[in-house]
Amino acid sequence: MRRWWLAVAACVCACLCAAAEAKATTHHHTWNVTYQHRSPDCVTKLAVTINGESPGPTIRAAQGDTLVVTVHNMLETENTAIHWHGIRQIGSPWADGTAGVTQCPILPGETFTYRFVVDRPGTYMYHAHYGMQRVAGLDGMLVVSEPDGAAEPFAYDEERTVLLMDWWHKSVYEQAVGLASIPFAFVGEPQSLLINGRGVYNCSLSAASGGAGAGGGACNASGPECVWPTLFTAVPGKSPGKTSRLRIGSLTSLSSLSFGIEGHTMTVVEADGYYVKPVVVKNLFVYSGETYSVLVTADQDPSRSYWATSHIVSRDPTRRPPRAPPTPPPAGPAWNDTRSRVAQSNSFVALPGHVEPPPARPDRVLLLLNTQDKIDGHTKWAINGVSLQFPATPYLVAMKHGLRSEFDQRPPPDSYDHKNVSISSPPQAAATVRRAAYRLALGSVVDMVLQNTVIPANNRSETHPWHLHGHDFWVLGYGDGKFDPEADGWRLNARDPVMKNTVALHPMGWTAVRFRANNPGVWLFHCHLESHVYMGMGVVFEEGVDMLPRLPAAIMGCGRTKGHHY
Ligand SMILES: *[C@@H]1O[C@H](CO)[C@@H](O)[C@H](O)[C@H]1NC(C)=O
Ligand SMILES: *[C@@H]1O[C@H](CO)[C@@H](O)[C@H](O)[C@H]1NC(C)=O
Ligand SMILES: *[C@@H]1O[C@H](CO)[C@@H](O)[C@H](O)[C@H]1NC(C)=O
Ligand SMILES: *[C@@H]1O[C@H](CO)[C@@H](O)[C@H](O)[C@H]1NC(C)=O
Ligand SMILES: *[C@@H]1O[C@H](CO)[C@@H](O)[C@H](O)[C@H]1NC(C)=O
Ligand SMILES: *[C@@H]1O[C@H](CO)[C@@H](O)[C@H](O)[C@H]1NC(C)=O
Ligand SMILES: [Cu+2]
Repeated sequence: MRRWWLAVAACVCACLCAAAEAKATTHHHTWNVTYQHRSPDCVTKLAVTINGESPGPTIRAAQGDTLVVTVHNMLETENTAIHWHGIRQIGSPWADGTAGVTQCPILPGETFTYRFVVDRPGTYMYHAHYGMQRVAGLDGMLVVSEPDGAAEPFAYDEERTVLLMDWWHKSVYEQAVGLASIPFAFVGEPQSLLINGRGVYNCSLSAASGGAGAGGGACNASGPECVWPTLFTAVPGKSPGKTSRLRIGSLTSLSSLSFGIEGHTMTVVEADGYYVKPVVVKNLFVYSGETYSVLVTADQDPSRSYWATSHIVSRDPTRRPPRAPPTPPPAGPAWNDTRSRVAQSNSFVALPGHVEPPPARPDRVLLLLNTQDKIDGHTKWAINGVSLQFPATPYLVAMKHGLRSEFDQRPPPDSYDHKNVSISSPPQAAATVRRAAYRLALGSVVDMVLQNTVIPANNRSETHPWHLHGHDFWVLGYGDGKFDPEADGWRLNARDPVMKNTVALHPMGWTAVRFRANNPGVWLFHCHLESHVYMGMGVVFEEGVDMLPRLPAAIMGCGRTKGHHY
């Protein structure tokens, strides 16, 4: 089995934590988005970069600050749009960066400026939200510190960001075209897992496949980028006992991961921007779209270094080629040990006094069943029989301006036949591709119960990390098998649930969340696996769109918004 490592040792540096600014500041960033040849795992490939970097720079700001990011699309032949993952965009729904939902894509040669307030402290991310472009490396982290004078409920000596990704040698185009083809062609498991944009592919395997690195360019084992990166280093003997805060985020396209540091435990203190009651773990399960802060204390022999590892869980990795470790690596958990992953999901509860408790009951309940269906010969994902489509005219503009021909006036169903449905042989007949959106009453409390099923083609059930734009939700609970509103409703945790923006739907299980639809705009809720959302695994919510002021002209220029004067 292949493994990926990164040398880690105890930390030395004195505290680098940025002192929070005394008052709200505006931070300006100017980004050139370009394709460049990169070898993040020793194999040369075209990556989408920000000012030459993939991942892009870590943005830092304090709560209440304004970010102004000017994006020059210099991709020549490709659109782009950048989503600020975990930022709710209160009062700025047009800056959410979701092509087809909140804006027209930024055309080659054009410039778009995102301006928004970071209203909550926490660990966030950004990434491309156009087609499957995120797969090509356009992403990075966004760290929002507490405002000046506000203490955090834990202490540490220094902090680091740890961005987890998976990486293919085939281009994003080959992947996307395969998914949309008849018959469906799947690119397979990733060739590498990256930590902070680095991994090491075994060039002998590349030579065995004709020197092409399983679909990529040359593999150069002596190239300057082909070394194990160091997460952080120690001067031996100088810094025992120091505690580091690792701000970990996953922007994998397909993989669910287990992250660990050899010989050390990690104390989880934050998830998706909210403090949790500290939980000590050996392996942290991280799903695409999630962030965590963990505290790690250098309490082991300071004269040696330790491996930081990420392993794939939830999907069977045995089809990937073997790689022998240079030293015995710590073993990851069994890929199919769903039980311990559900247990860890359940172990996170809110840190008392730091998370507002949820409203006692919902105004509306959406039961959302995912199925993988064949629609006109194409393999698609559908929610309650509706497969999401990203239209040429962004939903936000279509709905605000009443362009009724641009979306289906019938909203998707609120539920499915939950009494009768079999999740081990889900219904296959009626799914359709529709441009439809749920219309939510502004200020209403909405429960969503996500229901997993098996994929008929392979009789497997996958993990789907679901991400909500524009809001955070309370995670009311996880369950096995089929959700039964009567039997399971009372088991939900409305007392001290965590708030998050991304939550795992475990194989053959269900996940229940609650949120307040109090952010006027149009928002995507979707599986954060890039191939799944591309195949339609998402829904769109509209709330209070009439309350919004005139939409900025900069988000228009495509579909029916072209040439219109508003
Ligand atoms: C972005 O591109 C412009 C035009 O080529 C160039 O003048 C500028 O220096 C670039 N900025 C960065 C940060 O690379
Ligand atoms: C591999 O990288 C080394 C170091 O940068 C360089 O000298 C060598 O020419 C490269 N080999 C190939 C085949 O590009
Ligand atoms: C790389 O792959 C080759 C061919 O399968 C194998 O013999 C070798 O042990 C691998 N090297 C490492 C460091 O994993
Ligand atoms: C997990 O997969 C392994 C093979 O990879 C199999 O032997 C084992 O029975 C599976 N365990 C569970 C709980 O399904
Ligand atoms: C439940 O499923 C059975 C068998 O698939 C079917 O005959 C019956 O009509 C279904 N009931 C409802 C309410 O859909
Ligand atoms: C699907 O897998 C389940 C166990 O997960 C098994 O009971 C069932 O027989 C399988 N069905 C098919 C069609 O292989
Ligand atoms: Cu999914």
